[in-house]
Amino acid sequence: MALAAADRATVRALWKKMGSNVGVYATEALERMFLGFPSTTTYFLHLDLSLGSAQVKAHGQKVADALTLALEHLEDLPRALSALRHRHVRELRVDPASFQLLAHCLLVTLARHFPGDFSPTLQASLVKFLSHVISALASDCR
Ligand code: HNI
Repeated sequence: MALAAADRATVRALWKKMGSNVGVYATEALERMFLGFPSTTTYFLHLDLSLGSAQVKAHGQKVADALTLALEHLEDLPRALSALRHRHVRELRVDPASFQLLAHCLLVTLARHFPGDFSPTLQASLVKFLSHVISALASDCR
């Protein structure tokens, strides 16, 4: 089911506000995930995961760009994210539960940086957006 127009508008407004810093917030979310949920680090043993690591920052930018791309292709997320889905499900074999952990950490990060904007409505719209992304990215049943 597509994301409702109101949810899209809410998420797009926050994205606009983040401007060129989406990668900064995605990086913080990754750092929170690695520290808060250490089992997620097992996929990244080839990277330097210390706080402030340039490699995590570079990875955060990739995640951010994928989320921005998803926001631009909400009409057809399965197609827009099909290569990334293949990468995560077939090659990297990421546990689907891990995606919820990253989504959680993204929400915490955004709530921290945008406390005045982070209403229950914004949270709900973000949760729906991230759920759409995750179902296009983490499940191989399409
Ligand atoms: Ni994910 C690589 C986007 C969740 C583990 N990931 C990528 C890349 C993008 C990306 C973009 C780079 C493409 C490539 O390597 O071909 N990842 C996303 C997005 C989400 C997500 C948008 C969720 C919203 N990834 C996760 C989660 C895990 C994860 C939850 C594991 C806990 N991702 C990886 C790993 C790589 C990766 C591992 C390869 C990193 C590398 O350096 O090789």
